[in-house]
Amino acid sequence: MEFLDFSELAAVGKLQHYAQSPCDLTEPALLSSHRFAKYHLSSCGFDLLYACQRLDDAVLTALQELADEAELVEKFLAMKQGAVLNRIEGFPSENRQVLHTSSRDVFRDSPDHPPSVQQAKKQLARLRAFLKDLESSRIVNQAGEPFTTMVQVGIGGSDLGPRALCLALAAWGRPNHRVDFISNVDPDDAARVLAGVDLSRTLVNVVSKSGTTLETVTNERLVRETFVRAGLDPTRHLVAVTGKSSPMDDSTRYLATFHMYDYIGGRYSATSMVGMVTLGFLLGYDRALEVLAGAHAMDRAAEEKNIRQNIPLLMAMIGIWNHNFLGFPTHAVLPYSQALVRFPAHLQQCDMESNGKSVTRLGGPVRWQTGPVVWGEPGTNGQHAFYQLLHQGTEIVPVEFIGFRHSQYGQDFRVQGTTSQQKLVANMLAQSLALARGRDHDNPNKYFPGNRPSLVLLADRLTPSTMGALLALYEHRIVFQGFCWNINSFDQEGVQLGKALANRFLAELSAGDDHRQEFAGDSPEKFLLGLVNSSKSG
Ligand code: G6Q
Repeated sequence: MEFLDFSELAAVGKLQHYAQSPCDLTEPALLSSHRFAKYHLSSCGFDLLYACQRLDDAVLTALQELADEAELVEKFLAMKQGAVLNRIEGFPSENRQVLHTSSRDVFRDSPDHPPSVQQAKKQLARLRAFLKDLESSRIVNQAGEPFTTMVQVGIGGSDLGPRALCLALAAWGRPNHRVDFISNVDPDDAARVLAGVDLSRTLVNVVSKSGTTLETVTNERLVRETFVRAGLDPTRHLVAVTGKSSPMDDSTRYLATFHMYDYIGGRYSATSMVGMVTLGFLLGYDRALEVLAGAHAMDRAAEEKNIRQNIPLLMAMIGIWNHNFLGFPTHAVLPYSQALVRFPAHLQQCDMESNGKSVTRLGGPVRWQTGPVVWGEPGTNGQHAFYQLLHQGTEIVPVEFIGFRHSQYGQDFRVQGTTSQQKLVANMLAQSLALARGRDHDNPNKYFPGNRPSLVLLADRLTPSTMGALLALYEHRIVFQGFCWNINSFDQEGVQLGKALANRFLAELSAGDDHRQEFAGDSPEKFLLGLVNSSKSG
């Protein structure tokens, strides 16, 4: 396996040349049904429609060459097989395998599974037994009643993916089982959630791979105190998911403990116990397993080398075309599904923490753009908010639309001859075409320039299996791009500096008045702390 710099890849020159005159989507008759049929791919229950991208066959061929030259699929396969890809050559780094795909490679029976798959299976068996004990009332509260609520306490990767999944699949939740989340160290976050639950029938699932994260440790303490004040024994209500041997890995303090492993990064951990415990509580074990089955199917589909037959790879390459060659600095993910309300937030972390990097795998400076800004909100709400800029603003934002033919609950309503689901999907397709085609007009204020690229991901219904596939699709899209830019998509050194400075603030705040000494008299820190302290008495 070779790790070549992006700028050294021969296809880059070709793509730069094509980018000087990319295909014009406003050209009359360009957006024909023939083009839509041609730039269309089906896999794992999804249709990907990419006719509204500013590309043609020549660009696609060059993108294929780029993917081949950078050995993207080879690197993906090496990742799945346990290569140590979370590293920077020649410098201290995490130096770990990257094996989130193991957490769903659990559907084959084989005596020679790698340790990561054996561990995933073992954790799933523990989860199954735990959920069974809850169901059969072998585990009950102090009054002998079953638990009805699970609150997950965690932050970053220990919150965003699991929360996005639970919200997406709430329609498939079991009766009398609800879940909620506390992530922020803002005490109002915990206060709001805890005020809305019956504590006596609530399990709190504390999730922290490191077992040391300030926000989570603080919120766990707060939750324990709340149980004690209510006359309840926290060890009968708290469950933990943590790294083996972390400071939280102490079974005497919890009703049950589950493990996750250092070869799964936080933002890639939604299909490990980090996401599966709360999801299993909400959906039941078998339904939760369908999420893993969907993700596993996408893991297999992503091994295909032909970009026109591999959705995550093609989306990665289209993203690179838009970002590195056409120069668009952001991209929006706009799901036409309210259930996916937090999915863009999960992708923001997964993408920007993975690919927001400025050094190569060899520790040198990158001389090309790496990860774009990622943002998004569900449509149609967004249409009434920021779509003005998408259509007529000076910034061009490539869009990824996600939609479904059928609703989750099937409780649709017909008004003016169409159902709400039809209205939703029609709006999504119309937006994609409107962005591409634009509209001529004598009045400059009503003129739409068009030529704004988008793609559509369409599936039948947002089920557990579809959600698993969608999650894995985006994980692989991100990983393929990171390989292509020759960066390490699996560490996150960029989050350390702010944390370290916050700890210095906290050390100063916790020291008595006579012991404050950390910051010099003319430092901004001293001024800012003074301001915070003065407002205390105000
Ligand atoms: C994700 C990051 C980060 C992490 C949180 C929580 O890839 O590593 O978002 O998930 O900082 O960490 P813990 O799970 O260790 O509490």
